[in-house]
Amino acid sequence: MHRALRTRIAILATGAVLLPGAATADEATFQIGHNRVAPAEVRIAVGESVRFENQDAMPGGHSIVADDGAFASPGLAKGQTWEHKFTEPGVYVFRIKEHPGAVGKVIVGEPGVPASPEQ
Ligand SMILES: [Cu+2]
Repeated sequence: MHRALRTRIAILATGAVLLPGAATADEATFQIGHNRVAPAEVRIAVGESVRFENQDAMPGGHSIVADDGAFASPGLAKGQTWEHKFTEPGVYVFRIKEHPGAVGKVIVGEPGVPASPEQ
């Protein structure tokens, strides 16, 4: 009986973590600047948004561009933020257009886990 109760609590705790919107905004924010992106990657659920926060002044601003062309931001002034909502699972690599060596990654959903069982 005690074991069953513990199991149920564990399931409830896991469910809470997976609730949409449970992830804090901080966890889905990239800080960008001169030749830097931090953190290197974030994981979100399908349908969640990621925020990009530019911390450095740059003529024309800093722009986010996805390697596969899935999204692109306008030039962001210092202190300006831009958000993008991800509606498709996958791994999205992006870089700062003005500093192509500064790369980040957004992992949406659970890549590697098939959405439906494979035949
Ligand atoms: Cu710069």
